[in-house]
Amino acid sequence: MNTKRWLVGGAAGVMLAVASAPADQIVNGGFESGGFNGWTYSGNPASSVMPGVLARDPLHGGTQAPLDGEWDPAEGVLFAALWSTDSQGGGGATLSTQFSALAGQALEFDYFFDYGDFNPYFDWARGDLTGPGGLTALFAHNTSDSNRLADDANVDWTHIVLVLPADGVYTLTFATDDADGTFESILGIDGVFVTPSPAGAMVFAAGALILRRRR
Ligand SMILES: [Ca+2]
Ligand SMILES: [Ca+2]
Ligand SMILES: [Ca+2]
Repeated sequence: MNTKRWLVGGAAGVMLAVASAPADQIVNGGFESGGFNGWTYSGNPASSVMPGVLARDPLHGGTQAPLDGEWDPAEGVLFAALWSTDSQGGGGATLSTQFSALAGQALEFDYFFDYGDFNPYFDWARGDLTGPGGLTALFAHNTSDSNRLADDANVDWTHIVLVLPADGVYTLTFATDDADGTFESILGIDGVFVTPSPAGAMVFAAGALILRRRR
């Protein structure tokens, strides 16, 4: 497994005390229940919790992740597949949950984005966290000129770790939408957990420590 990591963001490096490990604070974060319980879902009825789905690579499948042509779970046996298409029943998809956490704990999850559209159409996907410190963008694709994907491109399962900056209530939202009314895209989500701060991780005063790992 490739374990490349990137450090994104962060202000002055101030070490904070790491909170003690809590019980799991996100209900059904791995979607192993087989449904969206613990989450609020709205949008396309094609979205579901599933064991796998064929990649949307009608033209460019050979060189894009997943190399076997099917998205499999990043954690356990099921993951959330959020669909963005009119051809499957209409519109985009939004999945959100709320949780409480302590400063120094980490939000972790995996996502993929299978862009099934092409330029200049731009089905988009994003993950955002709002909390005591405001809004943190966790990932974004096709939301601006700086994060445009190539036609039909796939962003492989990517692991995100965000060390939370403050005690409080957080709202985590994943969303995707369809730009053109056809050529569906899929946003995959799995393994959403609040964990003790990563061993040895330096907690930044601004709370903007994000580690990413391509699987
Ligand atoms: Ca899972
Ligand atoms: Ca694709
Ligand atoms: Ca589309």
